Amino acid sequence: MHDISDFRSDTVTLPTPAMREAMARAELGDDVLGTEPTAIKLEAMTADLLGKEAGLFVPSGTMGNQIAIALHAQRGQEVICEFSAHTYNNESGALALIAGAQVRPIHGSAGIMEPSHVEALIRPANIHNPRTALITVENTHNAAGGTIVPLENIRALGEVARKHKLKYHLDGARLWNAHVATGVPLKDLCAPFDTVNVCLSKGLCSPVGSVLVGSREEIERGRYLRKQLGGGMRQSGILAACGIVSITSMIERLKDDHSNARKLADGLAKLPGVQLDLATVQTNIIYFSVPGREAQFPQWLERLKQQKVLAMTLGNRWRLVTHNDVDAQDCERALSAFQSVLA
Ligand code: TLP
Repeated sequence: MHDISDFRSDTVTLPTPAMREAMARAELGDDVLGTEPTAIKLEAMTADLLGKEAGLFVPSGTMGNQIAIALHAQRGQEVICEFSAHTYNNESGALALIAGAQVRPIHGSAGIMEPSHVEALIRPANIHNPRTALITVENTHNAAGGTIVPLENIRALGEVARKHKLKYHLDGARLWNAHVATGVPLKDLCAPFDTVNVCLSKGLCSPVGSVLVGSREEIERGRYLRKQLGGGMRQSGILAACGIVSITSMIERLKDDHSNARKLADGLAKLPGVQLDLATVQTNIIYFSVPGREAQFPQWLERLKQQKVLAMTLGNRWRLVTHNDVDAQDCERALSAFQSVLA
């Protein structure tokens, strides 16, 4: 058990001892000058792992997604995504600000968009219409509960994109979780997409960083955009060294996060007044509501904190995320803390 049991997000994970060592030993250069050996190595390794030609190390998932969207959609064009997608709801309006595009959201089921519904939203060529440019998918889908978008759905949406000559981007902040939960190879999960962004700083414990992968041409254009956004990072190898540890040794252990989340969710679902759809607990994220008691949530957050448990409320839902820095005992502590506040 840890001093504080922090379930607010898997972004709170601290770098592992192996990462601190890798940082100390990292060979460094200058990323903007194109001579950062460790960043170059991380980019190539990630691209290879995901089956794409090239990679770009960026400071955050938000920057990776937004560079991809700006590569694919021009000002005034339209992006189709799921209604509660992170790119649309949680990136501070960057899509409108940076790409200058607009969103055509579609309600999915557990984060999964129905291909025929997506196809119906594609705008016909007409002087009055915006041009549809891009479809984005999120896997796992955060706001739907860390749910997995199945391979058949990814492929079917890819067919729609290809048929209508649209670009296709994956927000794969937690693609690793989908991969270990299903056993589907990462390359298969990425193959239909033009670009994929993956995060190193969530379940994989790096302190900072994401990698955007795609074709060589797209990634070179992305590198220019990253510089325009102030994302040229100089001795970024100090961070990329952690990223290499993430992708070489931290993926399989995500299975532990999934089993911890499952056990914790089973316990929480039994508490009085809790509404928790266990079918959505497929990876490391748990959402639940306690209808009618929302006014007490701020007070509950305080009481949980007194019991050394940190959680998050998002609107009228609670969110708990398991990760490398919470173990089975932290989960037991969280369950009994919720038991006591709900009593
Ligand atoms: N998500 C954060 C919050 O912004 C909600 C979290 O704690 O889960 N895509 C997805 C699916 C994400 O969940 C996140 C982060 C991002 C992109 C953005 O990554 P960062 O925070 O590195 O910009």
